[in-house]
Amino acid sequence: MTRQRPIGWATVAVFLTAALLLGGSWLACAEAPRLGSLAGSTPNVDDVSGVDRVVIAVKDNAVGQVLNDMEGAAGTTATVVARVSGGVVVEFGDCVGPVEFDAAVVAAVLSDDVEFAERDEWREPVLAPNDLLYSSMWSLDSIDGANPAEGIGVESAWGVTTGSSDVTIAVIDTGILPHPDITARLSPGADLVSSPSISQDGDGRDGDNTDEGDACGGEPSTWHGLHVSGTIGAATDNGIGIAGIDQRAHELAVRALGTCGGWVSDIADAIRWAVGLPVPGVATNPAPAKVLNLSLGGSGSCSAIEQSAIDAAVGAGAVVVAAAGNNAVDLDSAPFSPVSCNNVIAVAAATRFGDRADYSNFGSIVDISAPGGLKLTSKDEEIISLSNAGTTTPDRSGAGWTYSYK
Ligand SMILES: [Ca+2]
Ligand SMILES: [Ca+2]
Ligand SMILES: [Ca+2]
Repeated sequence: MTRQRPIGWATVAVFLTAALLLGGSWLACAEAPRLGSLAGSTPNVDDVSGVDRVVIAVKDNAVGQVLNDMEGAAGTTATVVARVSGGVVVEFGDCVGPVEFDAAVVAAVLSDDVEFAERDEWREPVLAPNDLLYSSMWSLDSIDGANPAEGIGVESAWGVTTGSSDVTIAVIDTGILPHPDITARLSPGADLVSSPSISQDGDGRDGDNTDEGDACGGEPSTWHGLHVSGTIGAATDNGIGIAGIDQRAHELAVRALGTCGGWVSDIADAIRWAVGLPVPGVATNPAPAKVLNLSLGGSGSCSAIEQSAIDAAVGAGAVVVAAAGNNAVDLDSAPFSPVSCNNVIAVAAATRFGDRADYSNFGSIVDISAPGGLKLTSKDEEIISLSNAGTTTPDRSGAGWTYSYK
């Protein structure tokens, strides 16, 4: 077996989550609210966005005739509900189907007094969270607009979706520690580290995913699982700390790495466990994940046990995301796994300026890049996320709680 080490962050898991959630359905015509029916209520977005409206650039003295023409085409009344610059907004008295709607728009456009007529489209606000350290999170978005290459454009993505509580994202890593910016997001995880020689908790697999540390060779523990979990899903808009990319999904911390790293055999079972498949030594996961993040790896080709587990996870309906690794090598000639396995989305690291990070692996198997920072310069170039000194209570810091750059 090959030992696997955690890797500085690289996760696009949430974008995948977002993509899986797109394509929301329009209301059936009969369900769409009619004129005035929402007054005094507190509707949700589907209620208000389901109304068919036409915005028409029309001369004032032609409005009456245009409405008559539209009513004839739509087979129902057409009423001006708003006056806007250059024209009016019209709603229909009864539910109209797509054929009638289009016919009414055409009827309006046929008038010499109409410049254009079109569906009044729906838009939603792009959210800017209030988390204190958000302005330091260049990895999420261009902070001052001066460098559009930085960040993943998360505010635009949040305009499409902020995630879904129906989705669970598994972070297969060193485990997790308490932190007020994430604890509420977590589903119960598990500890798949089978070897007491690296588990640091005195035994093999168990249901307690506490990160017992991965200190190695005189280097302190990385608490990497907490860092990665925070990047994906730290509580957003809660007034403290950082913002996570996903604001709604559940997170599942699956411990597979201990002292200095972990075994592929444990990682493979962590993959299986995360998606709800039975594995020895721990109870089956009752909350299967749809996205698996593996910011870990080691040199060498994909092993059979890794590939088998990944294929099983994909077969169970999950998406598997793996870091390209930080050895600055061409993966086409120097494989690194699990990113070199089939059926994974391979993520390389980019700098704040959109370039390949000098430490990132590269090659034709890389599917996408994500912010990883440029570690040789300054903290301003690195990724800020959650940290904890390794105790059951996080240390306080000037910003409120402990956060770290990696
Ligand atoms: Ca244990
Ligand atoms: Ca444990
Ligand atoms: Ca926060």
